[in-house]
Amino acid sequence: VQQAEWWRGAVLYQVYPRSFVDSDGDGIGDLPGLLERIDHIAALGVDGIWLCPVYVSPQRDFGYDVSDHCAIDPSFGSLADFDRVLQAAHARGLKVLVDLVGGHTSDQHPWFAASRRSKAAPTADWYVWADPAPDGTPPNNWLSVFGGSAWAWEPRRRQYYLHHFLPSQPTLNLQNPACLEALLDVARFWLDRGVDGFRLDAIDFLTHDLRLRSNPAVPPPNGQVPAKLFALQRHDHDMIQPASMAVLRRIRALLDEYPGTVSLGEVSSQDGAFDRIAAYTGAPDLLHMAYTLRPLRHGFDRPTLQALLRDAIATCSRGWPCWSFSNHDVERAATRWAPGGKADARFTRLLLALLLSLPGSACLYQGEELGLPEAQLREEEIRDPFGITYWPEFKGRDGSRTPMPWVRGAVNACFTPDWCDPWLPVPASHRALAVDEQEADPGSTLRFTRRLLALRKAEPALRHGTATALDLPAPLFGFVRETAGQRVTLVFNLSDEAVALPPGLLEEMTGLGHFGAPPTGVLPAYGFALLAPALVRARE
Ligand code: TEU
Repeated sequence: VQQAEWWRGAVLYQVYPRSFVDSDGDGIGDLPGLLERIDHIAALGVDGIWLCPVYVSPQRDFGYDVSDHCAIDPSFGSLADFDRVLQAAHARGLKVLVDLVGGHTSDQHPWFAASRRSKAAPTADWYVWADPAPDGTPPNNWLSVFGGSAWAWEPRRRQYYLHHFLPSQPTLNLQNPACLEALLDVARFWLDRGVDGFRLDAIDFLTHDLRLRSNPAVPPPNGQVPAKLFALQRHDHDMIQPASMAVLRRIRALLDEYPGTVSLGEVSSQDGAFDRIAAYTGAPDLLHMAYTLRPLRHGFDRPTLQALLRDAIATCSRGWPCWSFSNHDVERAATRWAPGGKADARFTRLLLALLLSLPGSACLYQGEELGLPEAQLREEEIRDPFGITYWPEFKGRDGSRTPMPWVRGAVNACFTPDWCDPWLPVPASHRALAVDEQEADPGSTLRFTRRLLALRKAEPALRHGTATALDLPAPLFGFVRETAGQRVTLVFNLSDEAVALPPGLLEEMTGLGHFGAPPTGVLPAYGFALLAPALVRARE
């Protein structure tokens, strides 16, 4: 694999900067804080960082509502701080991908401020404006991901504007050439600063039907929360439009001017998500890789895993997937998928072993290396507007966004100085899993994650080998990764009881180094075995 293809099989550590480290005591994590702890990331052995938005923003959606794309929000620091983070990352061999939120801006962005003021403004058509229906209601039935109509009224233009997310996140009209050029200029700004690429936000929403046709009728409300209706509706016209491909091709063409830079698209969990990953990444003039929230929405059982592996194998042959089990939008996997919804260290490690051995690239979300469970917050602690509006049906996304616990005994676990209040509380359940505690314990999940990442580095088959399903009796699940004569075998015990390994595998174990399984050939509850030549080499 050439240097330029570093992203194939790479692992990116997702930093949600607001909750990483707060250096100045305003309760909000920042870039100098990230710099202080960057060695934690480097020591993991990942290939790079995906940094969530740090641009100027009113923070209604915590940075996904950008009001100035080319400056850093003061709560996060300055451009000089950003440059220092970039330099420190590069000095440690870490790539840095930043978020490119191309589908919408904040309503505080000067482009929108002008656009909403007058139909004669230079940016008048940079957003999606439409006249009301004859009865004054919105132009069609499109819904916002966060609930309710996707249209908001602007009295000055006497028109509605489209917002797929919050009303304070007006949708950009990327089918307007000048608007697309402006977005490309933003991308150029960060590429010139030296970033290694972009995570592209919500690419299923980049363009829409220009005729603004309604989606097929939504089932009647019968007590459904509006946010649920979005999930129930078909999205024939507001999402996943062919026109988005032209936008992505322009972004790719720009990236190709900066060798070694990459794109990671975020694909929604609508049906067909893996086919879309293949479509978005299946040609050299499109994206490099994409991840989907789809597997995040399902339970964790053998049939689901078998289907996931099939999807992974098929997607790798047509494009390039990146795996993400946890992120800032969903309940942490350690809780979401745990048997009975109760996080269990053995199960959490099985998840990590799976995440880091599926064919493709992978994202590791901050705290996942510690095995953090989802934080259980009280209503008054919720800050996510989605959670505030729809509590208790939806509790919002804050349970996966609480501060990183660095030091068990410190008042705020050293996320923020003792004397100040963090923007979200440090959950009591996270203290025992704090970084200092796990550093000191050779048997910890953190140390386990490092060993696993070291193995992935040492074992070419795990990074870019093919994958083949193994036909194993329940409750076992497994597959083989293979490249240039090197073979890695993975077997997972999905049950809470010990299971003996089939004889064939036992023979393999005697010839190979193993990771995870005890030498007895029995996999303990939620145990796994990873049989790899690199483990033999390490021992020699
Ligand atoms: O998420 C896009 C996405 O599809 C989300 O709607 C997700 O389904 C949602 O959070 C439901 O829980 C991206 C960002 O990751 C997210 O944080 C932003 O809020 C969103 O875009 C809008 O920019």
